[in-house]
This record gives sequence, C-alpha cells and structure tokens, in this order.
Amino acid sequence: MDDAVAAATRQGVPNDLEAFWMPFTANRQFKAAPRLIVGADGMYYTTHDGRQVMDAVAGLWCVNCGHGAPRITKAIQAQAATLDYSPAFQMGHPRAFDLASRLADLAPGDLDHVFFTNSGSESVDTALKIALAYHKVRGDGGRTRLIGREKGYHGVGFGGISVGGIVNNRKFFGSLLAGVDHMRHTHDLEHNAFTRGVPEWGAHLADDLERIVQLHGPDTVAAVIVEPFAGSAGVILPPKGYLQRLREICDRHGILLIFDEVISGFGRLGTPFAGHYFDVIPDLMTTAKGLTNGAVPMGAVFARKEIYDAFMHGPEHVIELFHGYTYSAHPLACAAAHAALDTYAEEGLFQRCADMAPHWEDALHGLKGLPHVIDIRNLGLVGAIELEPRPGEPGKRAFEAFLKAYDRGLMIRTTGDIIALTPPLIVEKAEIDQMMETLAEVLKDLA
Ligand code: PXG
Repeated sequence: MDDAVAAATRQGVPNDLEAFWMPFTANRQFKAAPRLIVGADGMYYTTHDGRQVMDAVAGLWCVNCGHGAPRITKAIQAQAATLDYSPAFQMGHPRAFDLASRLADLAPGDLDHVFFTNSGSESVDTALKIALAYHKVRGDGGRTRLIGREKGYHGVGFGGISVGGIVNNRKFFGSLLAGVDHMRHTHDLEHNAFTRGVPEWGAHLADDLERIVQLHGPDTVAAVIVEPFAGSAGVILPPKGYLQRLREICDRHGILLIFDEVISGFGRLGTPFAGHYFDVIPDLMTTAKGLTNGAVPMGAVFARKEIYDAFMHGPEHVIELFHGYTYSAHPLACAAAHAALDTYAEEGLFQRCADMAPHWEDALHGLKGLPHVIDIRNLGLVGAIELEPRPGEPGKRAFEAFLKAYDRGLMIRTTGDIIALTPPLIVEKAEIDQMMETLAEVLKDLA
C-alpha cells in the first residue's frame, strides 16, 4: 500500500459525518455505517478499514482505463504546474483546440465540432439548448418541443430531468420544462428476458416516436434525446433495428436526434462510441465520464458540421451562441482527457473491451437460475442482473446485495432491484470470474 493510502486508512472515519449532504445516497443509512474509499489503483479500491474492493462499476461508469492510470495522473500534475486556469470566454488555450480536433476525429460521421462542459448533466442541457437555438437561427423557431423516453436518464439539470423518464428524479421538482413529451421505454421481460446482447424483439417500439410527432405536429418538434442503451434505469438495451428506426423518423420530419453517450462513450461497447457500434449517427452527441477517465470533471457535446455552420452568420464580433461555463475546456480537464485518449489508444482498450465481451457474456449468464434472478442482460462490458423485488419493499433486495457484495470485497451498483455492472476496460478474465463468484455467493445469501 502506498504511504498516503496507508496514512488515510490509519485516520479511519472522520468524527463528524453530518455536514456533507451526500448526493444520491441514503444519508442516514450511510452515516450509521460509513463506507469510505481512501485509495484506488487499477481494478481495486482501498477502503478506510484497509480492505481491497474490486471495482465492477468503473467508478460510476467513468474509470474506463482503470484507477490511477499513470499517464493521466502525470498529465494533470504537469498541467497544474504550467497553466492552472485560463478564461473560457473570448480566450482560449492550445490544448483545448487540440483536444476538440482529436475528439472530432474519434467521433462517428461528421460530428466534428465540440462544445466543452463539466459533466454529463451540463452536456445534456447544452445539447438541448443547441438544438432549440439551431432551429431558431435557421428561422424555424416553431420547433420548440423536446422528446425523451420513459426510463431515460439524462442527468439532473432541469433540462435533463425534463426529458428524462425516471420518476423519482422528476416528481419532487415542480413542473419542469414545458413542451416535453416521452416515448415509451423498451424494457420488456415477457419478450426479452435472458437475451444475450441486443433483443430481437421490439424495433416497432420506435414507432411510438411517430405517434408523438403526429400528435404535436412534426414542425413543432426540435429534438429527440435517447441513451443508445439506457444505463441508470438498469441497462435496457435497444432492440435490434430500434435506433435505426428512430433515425429514420427524425430524418423524415427534420427533427434532430441526440444520443446521450455519457456512459456508452469511450469504449464501453468495444467501439469509441455507441453510434459506431449500432451504426447510427446522431446529430448531437453528449459525453462526459470516460472522456477524462473520471479524473477531472469534464463533458463534451459533439455537433454535426451543419449545426455549427448554421450559427456562423451575422456580424463577426457578435457571440453566436450565448452559452458556456467558467470551466468549459478547463486546462486540467483537457490534460486529463488528452492523457485518457492516449491511454485508450496505446493500451488498445476499446478493442480489449470487444475481445473480452464474449467471456463477460458467458460469465454473467452463468448466474441464471440463482435465487431471485429474473433477467440477465449484457452488451460490450456492460451487464445487468434483475432481481425479483421483495413484495412491498422495492429496491431493498438489490440494496442488500450491494451491501453484501461490498462486505465481500466487490463494488457493484444497484438501481431499483437491478444490479448494474460495468467494469474498467482493463478487467482480466480471472477478475470477471471472481466477480461472478462473489455475486453468486451474494445472491444465495439474500433473503
Ligand atoms: N446522461 C447519462 C446517460 C448518464 O448516465 C448523465 C447524463 C449525467 O452525468 P453527470 O456527470 O452530470 O452525473 C449520466 C450520469 C449509475 C449512475 O450508476 C449513472 C450516472 C451517474 C451516476 C451513477 O447508474 N449517469
């Protein structure tokens, strides 16, 4: 153990846990039995009580290169010592331009302009605003409606929760954005339980978009936003042909298609982006997370050339898009992103993900038949195990699985009664097998 990590374990739990209002956390449960992380390296965390815990979630779907990737650490250190900050508005720094060019090269199709943000939520709000403004600057400002999907997760900004479809993320927060509608989700255990990879059944569910478009009138709709596969709702995979169908409907009606690739981007499916994997190119693409391997907050919105060009009119001294953040293209984030892209390329991590996916699929589906398991889903290095909810206590069984797995040295994620798995792309076969062994013990031990 590294000296600093050892010192942190000796320090143990802070005396007062009260002041920190923890995000998306059961605060009282946590503070009664804290789970603190003091170090991380490769596939493993070190906990405050000095245990090693294997990371089956890549942090929160972001640490695709594994923890503490040396190039990234060094790049951030060097950047902090050279240029800590430079103004984001009316000024630039060279690494931001290089990064945008590299990202444009990595992106599918002509998604070749990049707007930097600091998170997935900001990327989503940015993309929605670009979509609305795009129609406005083209003189088609009647297109103001945004369409999302039930069970969609697009972060926690007001734009993101408005187009998102996760009830608890919406119902406490008032009336949200006006003029938003939602397609039906594609989760269907009756037809698709225990499918390996994408389900054959369900492409027709995309036609719900046509229904909504016709309800409101096509010329009122600005954009449709979906995750290529729904992550936070519990890994819901698009039926074969579904995304193509969305693309066709959008094209037919002049509606922008936005792919939210905050978790599917940067190799999760074995390709740079899910758009490559599914061979469907959106008009706008939101990213974050794996962009910097989670080491510094950063997001990026990719726009097709035609969208960028639509703004480049009028007097040259006038700002074309009234939007941006103090920390857009922050130098530390740019350094981390460059180093993450170097690491992905030099270690061939996207290909590694594709090569590992069959073993992942077999290992994961080996859990079929264990207690409470009602579905198993997989794609790339993503997996989900759906559990039968305990009557009257939705989510409790999976939360107990999370606690039991943590006690046994495995970090998983749960959402409702679904266990989500998405390991760093450096995961070894033996580690996958170890994960599944631990999960099998946990499932057998659950009430
Ligand atoms: N879009 C998508 C598709 C996401 O998955 C966001 C936007 C928001 O990103 P920020 O950076 O603002 O959090 C996300 C975030 C989980 C989990 O375990 C998923 C996310 C975040 C934390 C946990 O499902 N997704």
